[in-house]
Amino acid sequence: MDNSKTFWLPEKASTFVDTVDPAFNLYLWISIFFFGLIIILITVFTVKYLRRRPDQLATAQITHNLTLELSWTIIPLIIVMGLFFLGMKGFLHMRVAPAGYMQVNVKAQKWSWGFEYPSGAINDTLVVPVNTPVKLAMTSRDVLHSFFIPAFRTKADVIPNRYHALWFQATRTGVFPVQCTQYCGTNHSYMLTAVKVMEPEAYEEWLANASDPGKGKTPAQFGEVLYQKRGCNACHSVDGSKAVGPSWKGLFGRQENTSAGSVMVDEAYIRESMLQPAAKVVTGFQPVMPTFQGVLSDREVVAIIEYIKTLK
Ligand code: HEC
Ligand SMILES: [Cu+2]
Repeated sequence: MDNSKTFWLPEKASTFVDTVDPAFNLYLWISIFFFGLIIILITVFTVKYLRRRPDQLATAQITHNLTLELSWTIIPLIIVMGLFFLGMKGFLHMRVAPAGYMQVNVKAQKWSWGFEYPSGAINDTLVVPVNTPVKLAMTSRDVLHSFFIPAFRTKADVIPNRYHALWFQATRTGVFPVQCTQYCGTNHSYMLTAVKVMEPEAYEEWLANASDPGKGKTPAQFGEVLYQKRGCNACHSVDGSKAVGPSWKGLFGRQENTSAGSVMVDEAYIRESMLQPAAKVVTGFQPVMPTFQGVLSDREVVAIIEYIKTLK
């Protein structure tokens, strides 16, 4: 099978391609056919029935034409019923995950994606084995987002306070882009990640390592991993550049102006900033940081603090 993208559709990498692409192409060509037909008829009739002389009479009034009326009712009915069954076949396939799927929990927040595996692994890209049904249980920590994998031809809204499922089965290995397709605020267009599809052995190996991200690392090194995996990098730089949030460079030990007055940045302040970001809002920034209460474990909080201390 040719998996490359076409003029109309992106590259192909899941079992949904078999139902979505033919339906899309059929709709497309039916639309192009009728568009052409209508334009041609408009042109032909305009020329043919043009009033050429002032004394030219209108044709006799035609009240109805049974053959014509039946055909413009029955032919479209057959076409739309055909499209309906074609669409329904694909839709049902997409709604129900086959037995034996593997589950990954997805947490969306402004403006990053987090993936959590039953083994405890967390990651900022979705890693899955090839030819295996994967079900995503998705929820949002703030506003409505939408999880879209163009190469898999699937997408679903990600809604706060409830779980929305989506499943797929990747048909080949590779890295495929994921986008948020619900406008969710300023950095919506940067809310990108990827699905990385691996051979099962490579996936098992990845999972074993990812399940214990702190293994063999000092707290500061673990903190650096978390900075990325927990999505802090979406809003905080470590090189001094200003982003949605203040940079972490030189943060530890400095005097910070906040909504609760001037404070000295120590362990307690950083911890509070993660768990209750609204308690002291840094002057010059919007209070948009989500709380990480219940997300970061104590060990992770300590690791991030140790990492921030190293950013002089
Ligand atoms: C949506 C963007 C966003 C994300 C994601 C985010 N933050 Fe923030 N953060 C902010 C903003 C904005 C501020 C400044 C306003 C405030 O204090 O609430 C801030 C402030 C902070 C501060 C205080 C900084 C200072 O200069 O005093 C710390 C510490 C912090 N964040 C840690 C984190 C950690 C750790 C993570 C990841 C686990 C994280 N943030 C994720 C937006 C974000
Ligand atoms: Cu979004």
